[in-house]
Amino acid sequence: MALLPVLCYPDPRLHKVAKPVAQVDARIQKIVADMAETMYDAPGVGLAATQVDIHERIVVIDVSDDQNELMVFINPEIIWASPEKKSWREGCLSVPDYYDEVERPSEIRVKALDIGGKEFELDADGLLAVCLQHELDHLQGKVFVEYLSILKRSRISQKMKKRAKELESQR
Ligand code: GNR
Ligand code: NI
Repeated sequence: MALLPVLCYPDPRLHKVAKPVAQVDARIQKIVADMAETMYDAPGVGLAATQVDIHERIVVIDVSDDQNELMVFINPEIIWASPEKKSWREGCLSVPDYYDEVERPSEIRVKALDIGGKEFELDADGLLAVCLQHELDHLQGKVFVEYLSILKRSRISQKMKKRAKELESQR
């Protein structure tokens, strides 16, 4: 297992569109294991492959209180979204120390492959629904700050660039 470096906004690689996984094999299972380790280490409730510079449709999520219920989604697709929406305060490992409200469908149904390559469907609400939509956006090259105003986004970009420079000078 290995910890993978997480890309930080406004890194242009966060805007790449992930390709579907052709076959769930040992290479994909190794990526999933490394992504889970990286997510738990952060700690975060989810991680999309895009965030670790792997542009394939792979997501790991754990919204359990004890962080012991790993969920794996390969080639995930949203096949239904509720007309009802809900606003949540979101954060992102690629936008450290910034949180803001995003409105999304409150319930969704997702279709994906599991770690064995078997197809499954899942109904999600609450934090799981928010997290799945946030991760599926990453796979499309979209970061949650893109739902915010241009003014907020440019402030976030400035803040992240300043932060990156400070981290650089500490080394
Ligand atoms: O750890 C995370 N927490 C979170 C909180 C509210 C909404 C979405 C998230 S996902 C985030 C981890 C992350 O960046 N995943 O891409
Ligand atoms: Ni994120």
